Amino acid sequence: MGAPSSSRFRRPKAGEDERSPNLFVANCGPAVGVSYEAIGSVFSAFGDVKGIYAADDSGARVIVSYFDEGSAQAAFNSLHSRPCPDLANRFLHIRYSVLEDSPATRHITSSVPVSLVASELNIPGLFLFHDFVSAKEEEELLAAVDSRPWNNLSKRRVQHYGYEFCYDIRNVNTKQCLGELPSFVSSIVERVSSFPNLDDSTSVALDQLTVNEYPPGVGLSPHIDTHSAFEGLIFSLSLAGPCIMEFRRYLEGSWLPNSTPGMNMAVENPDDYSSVLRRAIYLPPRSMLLLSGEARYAWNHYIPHHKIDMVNDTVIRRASRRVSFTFRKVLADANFLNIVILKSKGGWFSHSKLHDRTFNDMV
Ligand SMILES: O=C(O)CCC(=O)C(=O)O
Repeated sequence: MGAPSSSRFRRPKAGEDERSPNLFVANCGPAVGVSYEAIGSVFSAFGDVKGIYAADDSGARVIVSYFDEGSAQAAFNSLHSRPCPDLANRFLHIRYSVLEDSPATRHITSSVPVSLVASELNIPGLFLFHDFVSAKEEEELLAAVDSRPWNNLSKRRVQHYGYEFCYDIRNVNTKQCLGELPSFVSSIVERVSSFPNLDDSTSVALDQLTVNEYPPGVGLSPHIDTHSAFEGLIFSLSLAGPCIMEFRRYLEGSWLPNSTPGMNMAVENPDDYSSVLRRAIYLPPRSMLLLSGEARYAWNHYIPHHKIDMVNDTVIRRASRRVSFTFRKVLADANFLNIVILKSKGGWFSHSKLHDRTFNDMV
């Protein structure tokens, strides 16, 4: 199992969504007296480390790669731009780093069979509701956001309501509320809150909305929504055009540190998908996706950067745009408590009585 070449990692471009499980750490490495073992020990306090790679041949810059973005964010927030007592008090300079999609990755991505219903994916906590809104409601929702200002990221446009999501720190500023969610989504929020069998009604007091507009060929890097920013349920409404969404789960124990002193701890090659479970689902316009429990916390979700998706034997061209409305509940204080509780109960909760169906069957 080889390490990815350092040239595969790059700095996020200006305005690009920075969310990434990879950190570039400067002033850190064997050339400045810091072993990979010591780096592994410090960074694994924030989550499972997938590998540590030399960022270049200086010996003083490394890439620390986690399985999830939340861990990278926690490490960034605690260690960036301050002396690290466990690494000889060296000042660490950290930024996010993006792993480029390779042709091999793209090939593998296209080979995942795509399901039309969530129940086939066997991911607890994942639900898809077809026809959640009518064509008329879809038109009205699109008109509402199109009459408001968009913020341009490098490849897509976004709007935030309730709280601004800051892509650089991968978190919301809970002290700065932008106001209530706009009235044009009231009926959607109400409908979501009336889902049968949601265990905890407080979890659906949704107060943050991100609207994403994707042109054809633009997707979203694999990520798990920041644990410390949002509570357990995430709802995402697809409008205007379809896409496929892929889910990836890294198998436990696939990271085995190399204990040889002075050796690189990198043991996982991101192009080696043998340690990753992968599933994909087709999201048609007007459908609502619900991520909860294991689907929300243990699986990365990812929208491939494709203009054309293969849905089994059918070629589906991305529309001139896809607009998604993602609803979340912001946590008042950054913490990981809810995840610990879910895990300590002996597994991930799931809303087992929910199934794939049209929303009108449910109310
Ligand atoms: O576009 C979507 O459906 C998903 C959006 C998403 O995952 C996000 O904004 O974090």
